[in-house]
Amino acid sequence: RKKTVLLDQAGVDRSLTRIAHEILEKNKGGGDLVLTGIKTRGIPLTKRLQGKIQQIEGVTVPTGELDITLYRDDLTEVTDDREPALKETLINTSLYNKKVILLDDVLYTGRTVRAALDAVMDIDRPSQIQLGVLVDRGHRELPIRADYVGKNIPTSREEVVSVQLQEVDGQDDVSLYEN
Ligand code: 3GP
Ligand code: 5GP
Ligand code: MG
Repeated sequence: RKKTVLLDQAGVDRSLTRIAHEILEKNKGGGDLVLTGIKTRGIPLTKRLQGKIQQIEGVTVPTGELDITLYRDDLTEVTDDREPALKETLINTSLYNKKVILLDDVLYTGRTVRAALDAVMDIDRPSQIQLGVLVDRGHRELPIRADYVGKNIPTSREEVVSVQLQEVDGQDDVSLYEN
């Protein structure tokens, strides 16, 4: 189990500062945006970006939370038929005609994001959905890509990207582990 540090605290912060600027540039400001974090570590990412956008532009963009978990359909006999599905939603703002920016720590097969897209569309009709991730580790199994990427990290399927964030783990650190 060897470890390579990919982003330290300053690296994570710089990535998020850049992404905040990219979001504001692409959307010509923070109006009509809703930052929506996916489960555990996507949530602190929305809060940090909300803070940075506030600092840069002076607007407070609303945030929301989606809990997408690995769901097993117990009605089927298939043991390994697991797909990520919506567990819980906490979005106290209308998504109608808003630009929803989904945020997650790691993008891998794309199946979690697909479930998140479904969840958002079920709630309302946004004018647009965009995706931001701290790490894109490749291996997509669906035609999904991120609009904002902290760091592209080519990985093998056996490797694991550890993402630690202050709010959850007590420190900021992105590292690559190989068995
Ligand atoms: P997260 O809730 O912050 O996204 O899935 C639970 C946790 O396990 C995730 O935290 C994620 O960081 C970590 N994790 C590490 N490798 C994997 C993986 O290959 N798939 C999933 N779903 N989670 C992983
Ligand atoms: P996907 O659905 O794209 O296969 O996986 C994305 C989800 O699984 C993200 O929510 C992410 O947290 C988690 N995930 C997948 N691979 C990794 C990984 O290598 N490291 C971490 N930290 N999370 C991962
Ligand atoms: Mg995640």
